[in-house]
Amino acid sequence: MAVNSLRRAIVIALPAAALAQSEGVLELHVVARRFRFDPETLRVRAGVPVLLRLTSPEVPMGFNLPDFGVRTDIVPGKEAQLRFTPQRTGQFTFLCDVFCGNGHENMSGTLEVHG
Ligand SMILES: [Cu+2]
Repeated sequence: MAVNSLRRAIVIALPAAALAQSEGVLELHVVARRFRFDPETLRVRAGVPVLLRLTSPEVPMGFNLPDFGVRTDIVPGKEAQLRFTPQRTGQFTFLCDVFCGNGHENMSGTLEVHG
């Protein structure tokens, strides 16, 4: 719990100007539904900054990518943003970490980082 709080504080500490920059940033839209992410596979490149724009049409969700130390809550009616730069190649699991009903436990996806 303490680790999650720390991660949230780091994400919030990002300056607003950093989120507004779009040049050289890969923007991906992800919709969190019961009980899957759409899309379930995100393909990015190592070293290229990623801006995830996350929405949930139904109920509060979470997006947690533990291998990169980023997570956020996704509140219906409000876009959540996550910015990070993957430096390692491979496949990494992201998951919903806010209980959203029966099926929540299967709500995950894959970040593919290519070289
Ligand atoms: Cu969930």
